Amino acid sequence: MRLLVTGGAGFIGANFVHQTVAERPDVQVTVLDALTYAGNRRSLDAVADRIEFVHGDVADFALVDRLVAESDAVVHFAAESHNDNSLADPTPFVQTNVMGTFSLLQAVRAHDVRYHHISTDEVYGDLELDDPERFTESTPYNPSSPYSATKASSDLLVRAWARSFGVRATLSNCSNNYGPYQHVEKFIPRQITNLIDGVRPRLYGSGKNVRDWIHVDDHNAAVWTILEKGSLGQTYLIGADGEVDNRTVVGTLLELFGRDADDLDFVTDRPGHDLRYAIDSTRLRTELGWTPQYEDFRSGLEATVRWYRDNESWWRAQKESAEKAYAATESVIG
Ligand code: NAD
Ligand code: TDX
Repeated sequence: MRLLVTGGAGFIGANFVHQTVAERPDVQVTVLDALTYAGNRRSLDAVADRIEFVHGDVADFALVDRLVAESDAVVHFAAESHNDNSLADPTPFVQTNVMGTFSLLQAVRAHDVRYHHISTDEVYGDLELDDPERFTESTPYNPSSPYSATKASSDLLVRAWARSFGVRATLSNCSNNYGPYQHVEKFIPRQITNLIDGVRPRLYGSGKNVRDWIHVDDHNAAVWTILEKGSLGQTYLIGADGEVDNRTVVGTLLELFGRDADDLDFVTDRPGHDLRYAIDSTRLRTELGWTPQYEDFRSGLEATVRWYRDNESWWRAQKESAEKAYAATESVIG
């Protein structure tokens, strides 16, 4: 099988490529990645001689058409992925997330290639802290940020191309991932690398916002399950029952670093900050038989801390510019 992986130099895509090369020797992987600030060639060093790497833009129609024509399937991870950046400048989000998906859809349609679309639970908006309901495949779309609005737009394009043109597509909407190779702008790596540097972790607003954490390897195993067993045209929600509030995540990290429980700063809240995400992944579990392997969040976090301690040369160069971007809008409120 010839598999085109877009965004394979990013966090989830790189982990997906590692998992695929390790577990599926029959799959020939081609990565298409623009190597934006979020992409890192070094994330693929360990598999460099087992894959083909193409440096290019998913919104480049001619390039995408050629690569898709040479593939049996596409998994589309490439995106602008950070909410805070989408508030500062939404332009690349519309370009990459909407136009990039459009370009891939036109190519898979032209060459009748199987397509899997990677998306997020953020397309559903947010939930109240005490809402007994969780997101399901039939929850109405209600995105809050420019990032989630562009992801929602791309999902709708995929659904339309599947229905109107018979494109052989599946979609997945996953909750918050953690694990190795995640950019230091994101919540968990930011706090881990702050703690390594002796800087206090920073919580937006009250710290009460809840995210539904899943280990990146569980997400990627689910993607393979859907590629192999999913029904065409169908959407699957991926989640591992991992709801934790941000304050508790920081509390666990402080404990792992042997620091005081209140050794943290509360900073300016994110505008439009979604309160809570929660996934009901019953369809994926009952229809396709997927179950998560990483059930203990604390030990998953501990392994992630170890990875950032052991791989400082991977993240160090990005830390200063990420913190500089935060400093432009963030101030300590408590
Ligand atoms: P990331 O920002 O770490 O990586 C994105 C990758 O895409 C980078 O390698 C970047 O260079 C590449 N890229 C960006 N624009 C491109 C373009 N125009 N052409 C080609 N490549 C381009 O993102 P991530 O966290 O790994 O997220 C991957 C996907 O998973 C995204 O679609 C995201 O919406 C989705 N997702 C992420 C999470 C999460 O918790 N991180 C959760 C659910 C869904
Ligand atoms: O320094 C911080 N302090 C803080 O309290 C940062 C960077 C974040 N936060 C909060 C905001 C969120 O409530 O932590 C939570 C997680 O923040 P992010 O890592 O920015 O993730 P989120 O906005 O939840 O979006 C993530 O999950 C869904 C990914 O970035 C998206 O790509 C994915 O679609």
